[in-house]
Amino acid sequence: MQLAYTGTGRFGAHDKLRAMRILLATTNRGKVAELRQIMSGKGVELIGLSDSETTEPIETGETFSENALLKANHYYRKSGLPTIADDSGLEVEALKGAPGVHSSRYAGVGADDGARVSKLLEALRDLPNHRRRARFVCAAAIVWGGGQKVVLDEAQGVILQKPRGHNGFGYDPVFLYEPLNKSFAELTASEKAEVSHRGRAFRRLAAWMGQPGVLDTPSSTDRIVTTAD
Ligand code: ITT
Repeated sequence: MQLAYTGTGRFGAHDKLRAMRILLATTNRGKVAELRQIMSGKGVELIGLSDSETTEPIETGETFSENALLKANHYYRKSGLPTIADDSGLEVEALKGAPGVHSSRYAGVGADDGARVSKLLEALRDLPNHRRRARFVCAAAIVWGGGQKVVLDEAQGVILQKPRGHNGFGYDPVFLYEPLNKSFAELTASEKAEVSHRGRAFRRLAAWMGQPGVLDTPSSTDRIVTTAD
C-alpha cells in the first residue's frame, strides 16, 4: 500500500493524492541517499536539511533510540513538518559494543571515514575472524503532531582484516555481510538497502506509518515503542 496524505492529517491508500512531505533530519549524505532509496515508492516526499545544519550537539542520549528521537524532535519543533531521523552505528563484540553510539566520533570530531576505519582495524589487529563479530544498529524515528515512534533493527557481520569495495559510506568497506560474502561497500545500493540495518528499520517504520489512521491519533498508546537497545 502507498502512503498518501489527504491534507487532513490522515494517510489513505489513494495514490492520486499528493505525497506527504516529511523532513529528513540527517546531515549524513550517505544516509540521505540510502533513505531516499528505501522510502521511494512509499508515497512520501522527503525534504532534506540545509547544508548549514548540524546534528552533533543534539545527540546527548546514551542509546540509538534516544538520539534518533532527540534529532527528530529537534527538527520537528524547528520545522513543524513530520520529521524522520536515523541514529545508527557499529557495535563490535570484542570492543564490548564500541564504537556504538559514538561511531561517528570514534576517531575524534572532524575525522573522516578513513580515519575511523583505520582506528577500528588497529583496535582489532591480530584478532582472528571468530573474534571479529559485529553488528550495525539503526534506530528509525518519526515525530509528528500526534506523537512519536522509534523502531530498532540490525544487520550482523564480521570486521574484515582490510577494506574491500568502494560503495556506501562509513565502516562499509570493513563490514563483511556473510550471507553474500561481500562487504557492505561491495553491495549495490539496492542490495545494501535490502539487507542493511537501515533498510530493515525504515521498512518496518514505513509499514507502521502505512496503517490507516496511525499518524493522526494524538492519544495513541503507540507513542514510543522500542524493540530493543
Ligand atoms: P546525522 O546525525 O546527521 O544523521 P551522523 O553521521 O552523525 O549523521 P550518526 O550519529 O547516526 O550519524 O552516526 C552514525 C555513524 O555510524 C556514521 O557516521 C558511520 O560512521 C556509522 N554508520 C552508520 N550506518 C552506517 C552504514 O550503513 N554504513 C557504514 N557506517 C555506518
